Amino acid sequence: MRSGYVAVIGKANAGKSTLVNVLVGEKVAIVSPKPQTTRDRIMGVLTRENYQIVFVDTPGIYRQRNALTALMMKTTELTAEGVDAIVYVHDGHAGIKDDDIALMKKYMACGLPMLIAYTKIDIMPKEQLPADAKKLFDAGVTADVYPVSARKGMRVKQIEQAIADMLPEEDAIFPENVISDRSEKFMAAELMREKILLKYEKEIPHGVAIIVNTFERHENGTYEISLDIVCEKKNHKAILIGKQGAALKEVASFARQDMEKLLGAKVYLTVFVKVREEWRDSARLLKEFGYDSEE
Ligand SMILES: Nc1nc2c(ncn2[C@@H]2O[C@H](COP(=O)(O)OP(=O)(O)OP(=O)(O)O)[C@@H](O)[C@H]2O)c(=O)[nH]1
Ligand SMILES: [Mg+2]
Repeated sequence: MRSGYVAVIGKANAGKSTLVNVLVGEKVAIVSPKPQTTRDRIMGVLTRENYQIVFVDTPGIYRQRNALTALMMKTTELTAEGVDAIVYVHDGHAGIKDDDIALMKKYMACGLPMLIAYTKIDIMPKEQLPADAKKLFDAGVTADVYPVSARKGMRVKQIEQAIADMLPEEDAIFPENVISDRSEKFMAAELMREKILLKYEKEIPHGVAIIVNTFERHENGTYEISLDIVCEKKNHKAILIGKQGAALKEVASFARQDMEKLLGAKVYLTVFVKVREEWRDSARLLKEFGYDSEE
């Protein structure tokens, strides 16, 4: 049996979490069209008869601007050091720039088996792939390039096999029923954050943290979940809540529906919005909100 940890690394918004979800076959990480969606390292486990791949989804590489993003970048760097192989995810649709080549070479230099997932092929012209593959090779990127569309499920089997082939001969790391290392409580908070990323513009979603205060399963099987949406400014709070609470009601309702899917039960969700000025630059609040690269 082959098994091991695979870091999934790439620029912000490249499509890493979408690829991990489709390979694992379950939603283990939230996805949005905005960069910096993933903030933590999240494991997704794929177990087959002959191999077990433990994907470690990471925060996307992004220019650092505050203590939170600095912590996120550190998480990604630490992850690359502790794995058996690397899947470098490249958004094929975005073209190949010098910094893409530099990043690919940087991770190739880790000395681990590495392949490039060239994703989003469903929204790009067919002739671009061979041209880009040549460009990468000519620039000294010798890692194999696997075209894939995570969204449309194209060529997913091929990349799965190639990833499995990079792993060492080892026993499975996790029991076969394990899909993620994250709790239902963590996922509930992430689903709330995903709906906020999808609904609000600009800085608002990036300045939001979700704190779950109550996560209880009642005897009749229903769940009671109460959480705070923490934002950075009073005017953000007003926008989050909306006219007569309409905006908040809408996002909370979308989040609740996804939580019910996740938990397979009815959820009673209560949401409050709070302001903590500049929490993304406060070491104390980052820790309090659960952002810690050393876990
Ligand atoms: N067309 C197309 N869109 C995709 C594909 N994969 C991902 N996307 C979209 O790309 C956007 C970013 O996807 P994510 O999976 O959140 O990207 P990420 O790399 O995890 O982003 P961060 O966590 O912010 O670093 C979302 O809008 C996805 O729906 C794909 O194969 N095809
Ligand atoms: Mg992500």
